[in-house]
Amino acid sequence: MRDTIFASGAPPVRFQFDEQVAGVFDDMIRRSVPGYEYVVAMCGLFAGRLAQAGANCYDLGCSLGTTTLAMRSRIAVPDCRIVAVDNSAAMVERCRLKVAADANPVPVEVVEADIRDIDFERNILTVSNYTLQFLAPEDRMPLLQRIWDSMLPGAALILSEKVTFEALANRELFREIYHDWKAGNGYSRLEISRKRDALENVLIPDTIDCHLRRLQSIGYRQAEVWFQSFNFVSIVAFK
Ligand code: GEK
Repeated sequence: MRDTIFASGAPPVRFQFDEQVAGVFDDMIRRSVPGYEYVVAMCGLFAGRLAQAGANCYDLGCSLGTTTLAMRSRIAVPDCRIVAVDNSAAMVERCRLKVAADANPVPVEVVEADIRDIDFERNILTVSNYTLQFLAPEDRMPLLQRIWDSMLPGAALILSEKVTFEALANRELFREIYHDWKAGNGYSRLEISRKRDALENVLIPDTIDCHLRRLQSIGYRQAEVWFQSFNFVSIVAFK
């Protein structure tokens, strides 16, 4: 289904992960997040390397389960479980169908919950692809601390986010190039600006420096940006 949510009529004033968004989400995220498919595929490779028998991998803000299925396709050890979490009922319902339709035997539990409320245990890999950005800024550090507390030695966190920049010139240039990229993907300038307005105060980006310093202050090691396309990055950090 093609995403035309912001194309005509009275578009949503405040962006929400509701039935309408879940119905077009595959198309929306591929045309809205540069490098999405690459980052998801690489999360599969991280999972393949890090998975351990008896451990858990987490997919925070799993949406339709695309990252979960990429991780699942690469896990080759027995008894390594993926816990996929999202607080949108519309996403979770579709995610469960996709997971059930995938024949891979790696166990996956799809949980409808707020990622701030779940218990992490025997955590070998946490992937948060474009989700932390939707939490209130003051809730980000406590969640990352709880993830850290649950991580097994050698465990990793992959944190993919939209980011902002201290330097105004870069912030504006990168945003404009990002909007040009979206226009090239078939979104009109009106759709792009309406969606931007709807995401105001819903998606609150941090700078790369803020992410790295927060992770380091908790104790995460070797925090590195391993992917970047203008204002979209993915960071990996280890225990
Ligand atoms: C993918 N990772 O395709 N608790 C649980 N879920 C949440 C919360 C929360 N507090 N806040 C937001 N979400 C996915 C893409 S989309 C990114 C992630 C985007 C969920 C929300 O319901 C949505 O499904 C997801 O986080 C963010 O690899 O749309 O830009």
